[in-house]
Amino acid sequence: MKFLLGFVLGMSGIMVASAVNFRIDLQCKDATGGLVFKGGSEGISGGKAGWLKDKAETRLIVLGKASEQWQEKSFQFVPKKDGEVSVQLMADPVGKKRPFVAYDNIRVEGAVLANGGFETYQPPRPNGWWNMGENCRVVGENAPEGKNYVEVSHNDRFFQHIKCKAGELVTVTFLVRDAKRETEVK
Ligand SMILES: [Ca+2]
Repeated sequence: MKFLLGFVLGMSGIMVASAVNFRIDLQCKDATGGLVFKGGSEGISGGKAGWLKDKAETRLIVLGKASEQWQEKSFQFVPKKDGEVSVQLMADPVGKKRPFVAYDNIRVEGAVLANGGFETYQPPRPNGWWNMGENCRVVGENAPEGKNYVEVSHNDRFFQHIKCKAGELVTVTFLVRDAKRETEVK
């Protein structure tokens, strides 16, 4: 019985740990570029893309919790070189599950981002944004800002390229919440 109780408590611990994380990847177009994380709201982390090996610094992975309510979060980074950086709105995968998170009102200081509120939209994507995958979507009601917001996951993303300058701090501020839906990969 003691073993069983320990197992049940262990399972509940795992469930708490698997709360949905938003994820924003920033990828330098220039393979010799680099991005340095400069901190963010409470609980937000920024890490290099280890799988890119000697180009790990060209991709910054920003992670944090997405709660059931809309919350404003922000983070900052500094590019080492002038160049384009893609801003990829995603959610972090959990095993085979691909949870979705919702974003709205993306604001960027230190670079120019278009249509961060997703208010202009020509299906299948908001103006100024590109999509990867077919299950990311624009939702046209109950947005926290304006009329539209977006839902994305690891495999279904919206992304946009911004022009960054070497040494110039870029601040990204946004609204995010758990979208409470998911897909599963085989
Ligand atoms: Ca909006």
